[in-house]
Amino acid sequence: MTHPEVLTPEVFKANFFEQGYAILRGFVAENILLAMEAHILGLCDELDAGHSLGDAMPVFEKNLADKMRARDKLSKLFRLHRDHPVFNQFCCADVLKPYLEALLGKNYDCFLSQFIFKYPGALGQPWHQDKFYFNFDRSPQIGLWLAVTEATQNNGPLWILPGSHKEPVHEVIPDDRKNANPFYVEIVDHDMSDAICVTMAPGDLLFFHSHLMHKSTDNHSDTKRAAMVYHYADSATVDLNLRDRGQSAPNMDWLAVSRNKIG
Ligand SMILES: O=C(O)CCC(=O)C(=O)O
Repeated sequence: MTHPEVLTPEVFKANFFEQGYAILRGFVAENILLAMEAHILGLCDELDAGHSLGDAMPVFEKNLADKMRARDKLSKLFRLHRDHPVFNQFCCADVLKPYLEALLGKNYDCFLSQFIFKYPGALGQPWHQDKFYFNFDRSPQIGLWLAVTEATQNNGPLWILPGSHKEPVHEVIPDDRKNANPFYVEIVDHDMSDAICVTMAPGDLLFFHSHLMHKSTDNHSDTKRAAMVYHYADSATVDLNLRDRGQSAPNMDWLAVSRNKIG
């Protein structure tokens, strides 16, 4: 990884809790981004060859269902942070520690990872708070959204509503657009007029609070947008699905990343 822009963990933390997000610009070197994308394309080819991806869990873009190759229709690929070295190394990288510790303390886990391709014509994800999907006993969890390609105004960038992390989790309605991913939902009871578009260069890293309202728009460009997303939680978090039903949500995988003592 390259040196991040100068933002001390203290300033970073203050920004984060004031606005619900903070961005480290130019944080990840190109060779890592290329290795991540190449690994995903390789996994897609494994799928086409009829091989198992182990724990990794693909979701395909419904409006690209007519494409033959997995690499041409992949939307999201979950559960990458344990078994896939390029993603595990990033997940556990020392250079992330000062920032994650500032937000979560010294003991934290990664419980979710996904690589997202957004091909030309792919739909965005409507306004939501990630905590809606996280059936846990506490907040916040911290999302890291790494721009693998650039995210521009018209290729389906994230939009966020600064300050909305101070809101409780809002009611949602299902996303009933034709070809929307099945788990998409939408917040419709909040004013989003102060939202901002987060344009990013490859290697920029956005940290965001699990109550922050955000969405992504459709890809109106002729090139794909790609991102790698991780979610972290305090290691004392109780996953209520795990407690009550014996298993986490199928796309989750709790991995201990940082502990202040051995054992
Ligand atoms: O990258 C995207 O298109 C949407 C990502 C998102 O909203 C999320 O990970 O919660």
